[in-house]
Amino acid sequence: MLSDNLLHGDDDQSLARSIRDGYPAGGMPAFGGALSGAETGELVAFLRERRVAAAGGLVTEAIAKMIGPQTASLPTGVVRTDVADFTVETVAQVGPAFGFAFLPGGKILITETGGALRVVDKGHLTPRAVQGTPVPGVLNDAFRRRLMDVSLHPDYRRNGWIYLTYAANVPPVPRETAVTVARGRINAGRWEDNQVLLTFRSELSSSARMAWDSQGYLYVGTSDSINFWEGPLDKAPPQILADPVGKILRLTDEGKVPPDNPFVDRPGAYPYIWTYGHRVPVGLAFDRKGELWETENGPRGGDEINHIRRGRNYGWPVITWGHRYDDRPVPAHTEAEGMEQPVANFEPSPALGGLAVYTGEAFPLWKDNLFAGSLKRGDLFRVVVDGDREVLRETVLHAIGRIRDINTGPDGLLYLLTDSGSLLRLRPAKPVPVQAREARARRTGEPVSP
Ligand SMILES: [Ca+2]
Repeated sequence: MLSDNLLHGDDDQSLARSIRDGYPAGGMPAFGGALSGAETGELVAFLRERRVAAAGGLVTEAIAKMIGPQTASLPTGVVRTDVADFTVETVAQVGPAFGFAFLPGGKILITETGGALRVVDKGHLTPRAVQGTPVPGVLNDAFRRRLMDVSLHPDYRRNGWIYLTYAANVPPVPRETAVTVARGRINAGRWEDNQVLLTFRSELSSSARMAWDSQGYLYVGTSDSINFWEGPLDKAPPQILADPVGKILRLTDEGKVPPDNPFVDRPGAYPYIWTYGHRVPVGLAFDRKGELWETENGPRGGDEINHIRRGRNYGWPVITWGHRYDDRPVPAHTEAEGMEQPVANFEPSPALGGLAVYTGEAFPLWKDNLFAGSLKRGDLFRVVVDGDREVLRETVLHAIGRIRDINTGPDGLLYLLTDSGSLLRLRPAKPVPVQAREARARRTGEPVSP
């Protein structure tokens, strides 16, 4: 069943059905009597993983997500989109990567999932990685990720703190990961003053994205896709406040609990929780008004952009616009009292990746727009929201690789990092004539910037 060319279909439902019912006439027995629905789902996920491994790829996203190409060709000429034309250039190429951050003075830090913290200095990759970073010795087998996100303290210029998230297996529990938030300083190419701030359990290591608010609090996403959960959905870990998985956490820069976190007075609650009911928060970004936005991977459809507000419940797995990865007929509840609706819902699922709010000057008509990457399709989406309503969605790039992280650069250009370690930059092409801009603005309903 590892072939791409199966007689009875190779989507998840068909695979599950083939395993459950078999095709006795063709010599394949039915395993429905021996395997539970969840075990069948697990087997489907396993087949997906093996297919990727057989193709020589990395297993880097939630099991059972169909995996897109690891590498892709970049557009060579000018890319023309609704309100901006640009070229795509490669800034640096490193190994499989997860996150990046800009240092003052032109340097860029990139985390390689294998554990190396790389430095790009004025467009050139420094051959030697930062020495002495606190990456775990135990490799997380399922995702092969050790090092995850990197982020600078908002007051980095004064205090030099750099924050890392990294993951390790928790033996002997398979599929379980501990994610650690640590900080340190880089001095002459070495990681120094390391402090472990917080370690929490997390399902696999596909989240651990960091973002800072204007008060200097740090937010970290934790995931739980509950592929193997057998109990009632409203008792699943993302809905349970005692459990750190399926949450967005909020901590002080020293790893302490902020006194105004929403559940600090709730007996038994994990006090770092800011919001709950998340599946896989893959991207986190604040806009210039201080509002927090999140990209979240749903199960087979139901990828979301959420507006993150203190103490709210984002529904997973009680409500979702997607489907679980097994053959059980789970009722598709899409809304419920007390649970938040996504601002944007993506169907079919592109497997959303990183998220940024564009804050630069190079693309005036993109200012304050959300940019969400896609893992499976390699697309870059521009999303405009008005309050909590999505008013525009444009695909500005297609099939350029799995877009894991996005940031506005200090030069005002938009930077993308792919899973395969390409750091890319979008640069405006020759300015579009004013008349053409106005015509496009009329078409798209967007204001023309001065
Ligand atoms: Ca949700």
